[in-house]
Amino acid sequence: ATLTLGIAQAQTPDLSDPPAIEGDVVADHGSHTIRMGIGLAETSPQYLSSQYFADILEQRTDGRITVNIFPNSQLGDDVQMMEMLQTGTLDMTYPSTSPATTYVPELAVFDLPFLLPTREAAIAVMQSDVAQSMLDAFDGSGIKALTFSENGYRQLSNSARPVESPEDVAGLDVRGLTVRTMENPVHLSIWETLGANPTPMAFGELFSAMEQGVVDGQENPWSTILTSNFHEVQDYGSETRHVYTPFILMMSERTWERLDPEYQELVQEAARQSAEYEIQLATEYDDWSRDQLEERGMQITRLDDEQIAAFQEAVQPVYDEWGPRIGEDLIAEIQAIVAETTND
Ligand code: TK8
Repeated sequence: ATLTLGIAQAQTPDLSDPPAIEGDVVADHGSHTIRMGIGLAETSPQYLSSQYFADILEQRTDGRITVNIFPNSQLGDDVQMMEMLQTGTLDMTYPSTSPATTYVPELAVFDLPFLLPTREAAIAVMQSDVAQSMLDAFDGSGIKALTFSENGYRQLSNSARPVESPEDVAGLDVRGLTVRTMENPVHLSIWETLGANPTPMAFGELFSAMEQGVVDGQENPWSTILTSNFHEVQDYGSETRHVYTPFILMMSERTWERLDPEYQELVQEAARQSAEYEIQLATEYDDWSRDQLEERGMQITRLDDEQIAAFQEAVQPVYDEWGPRIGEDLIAEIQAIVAETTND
């Protein structure tokens, strides 16, 4: 037997309990078992809020709707699971917006670096009419997009060296970092612009790619870095906050169409409630996860405003390249929502 020494480490921060489930049991419209595949681990806000989504449906249908959640990309990655929704071989999934831009190109606005400076601004954007129209734009694709929630501010981690400037990413006398990106061209452009060697890859393959040295690093919110145990293979973290990516909770249109309208309404309501809870959990996780990673031996570099500005300036070409393609009007609309939150 292995003798474990040291202090037991908490698996999660002090998390808010899910809000009490309110509302009557709806009429009997038959029984449904829903399979949901997600990318992240059982300790993640994504999983915990999905569990809450399942609880709401189960309670309000007196157990007629059950949702079974399959975590850790065990059913596939974001791209594959969206395709499974289209063919009807999977009922639900919870991808990042970035790989979903193949369905709704406007979602790429979320991939623009340093667009959403605060969580408050990000939430206002996700709750806006323009964001709702992006969800509606999935209609007819085989995917019913139910709600946005938070993946979060993305931070760089790597196994090669501390990073506090774009020059550290590019490497002056050494080679640029090999950074895994999501399967999304704007992210590719960000890391190319910074002088890295970006490699798009499915999230489920990332841990072993880092373990085997296929890539030096990756970028994800602190909570994902922690709950996916990336600190076991990544010595350095930098608080870059370069992109805020949402998640989208989605259902196969085939599954959606099999549900009675009253069940559909309930699913939509449960999705919104669980998204609100997810954002709360993600918020509670964020700084706590960074501190936990530090305690577990990751060397974390905090960047001051000037250092962040250096990154922001370095990625300006990404706006020049992608602004016209994503749509300057759309970007301006998002920036106006952001400005409203910072003014009051
Ligand atoms: C989880 C993914 C993931 C995302 C990524 O399925 O791929 O880096 O941030 O967390 O959506």
